[in-house]
Amino acid sequence: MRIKTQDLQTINELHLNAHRRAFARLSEQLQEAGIDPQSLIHSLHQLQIAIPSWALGTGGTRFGRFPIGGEPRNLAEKVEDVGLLHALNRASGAISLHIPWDIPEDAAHIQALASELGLRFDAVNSNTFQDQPNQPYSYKFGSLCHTDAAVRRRAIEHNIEVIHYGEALGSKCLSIWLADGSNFPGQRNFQQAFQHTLSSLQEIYAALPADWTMLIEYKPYEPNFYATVIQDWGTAYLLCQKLGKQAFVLVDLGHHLPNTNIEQIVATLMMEDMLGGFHFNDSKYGDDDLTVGSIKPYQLFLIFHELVGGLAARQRPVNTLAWMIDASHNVKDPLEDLLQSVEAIQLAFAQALIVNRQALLEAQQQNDVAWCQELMQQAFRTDLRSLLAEARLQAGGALYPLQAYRQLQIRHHLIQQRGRKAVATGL
Ligand SMILES: [Mn+2]
Repeated sequence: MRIKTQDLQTINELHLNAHRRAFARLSEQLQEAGIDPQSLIHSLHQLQIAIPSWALGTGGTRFGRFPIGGEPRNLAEKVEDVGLLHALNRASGAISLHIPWDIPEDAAHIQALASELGLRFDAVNSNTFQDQPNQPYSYKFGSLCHTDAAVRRRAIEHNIEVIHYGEALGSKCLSIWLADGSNFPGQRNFQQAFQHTLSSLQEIYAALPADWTMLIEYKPYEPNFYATVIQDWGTAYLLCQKLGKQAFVLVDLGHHLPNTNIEQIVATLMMEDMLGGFHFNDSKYGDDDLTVGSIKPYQLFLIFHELVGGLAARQRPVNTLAWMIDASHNVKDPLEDLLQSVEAIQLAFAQALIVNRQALLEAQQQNDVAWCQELMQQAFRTDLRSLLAEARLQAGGALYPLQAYRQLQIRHHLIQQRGRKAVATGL
């Protein structure tokens, strides 16, 4: 299904006057603080969040899965769903594929469909954390780190195949997350596991086209509960350093132990120009896959504060990082969940843009602790939702995407079109 511009305009009309009043009040407030609302809108338009192909269906837990109906049955329908999101929020102009869940059988057709919907292909993701049907080898005891060279060989070849799929779609980035590790003390030799992983990654790196980047993701635990080969940002950083200039660290918010200071990790990686991408989600305990900003919105703002500062210091445009959502929740309509996630990311980004950095620098220099906090929270507590709505309006999207999604009865139409039992591939 496609959203008709006329339908969107009709829905926007209902809220237009109230929006204009709210935005006028906010604009005045921002201008008094010396901030140009239009330049914020320009920055918001630059920030496009890639939607992962595995988040378009209802996620499952190890206990069960409760599909919502109308889920995309193939890659073309997944691209169409991302197109629906982008039509509503004008901020989801990219899709991140997971191989082998979403192998493009007809790359030219998929690429044409995506560009018709204003989408590009962001990072492609390999999968060596589960066995595929009829696979003559097993990743049960690891992939790139495996003790058996033949298993490592297959995992390397799989990653190189993923690069080729990505090339056919115009992607420029390979993202690697490994489930490799051990469940019990003594099960694996740490140094051997690291060395195997490094040499496997070196072979994949050698197959990387010159204009591509490789992103190395880390995670402290799960599915292995004693040790993960790439357990933290330091290990990912070490691997990237050994690999070369095209390798960067990817930070997934859910891949940290509780209360880790993620914004500080981001600051250090930005300082070293080693941050390549982001996986957004939210969590209370671990890798919970919850909607971005639903649990810890202040942390998200603090992370964006470092990202915005780091990008500005290096004069890098916002679109030079791979911004992706990595979540797959199991009780909401996945499309509604994604609309909320993108909005939370944009909000944190906009809040970070209005921090009075000059005043903060001076307060930090003078060790004026109370004023430092005041400046941060002043930005965080400014309600910028009407700015986001205005940015969407100017880009031809919906003032309020979630409401528009419901008013247009999109899920109902998708169920009619694809059936109640259609279940997307993924976790
Ligand atoms: Mn991730």
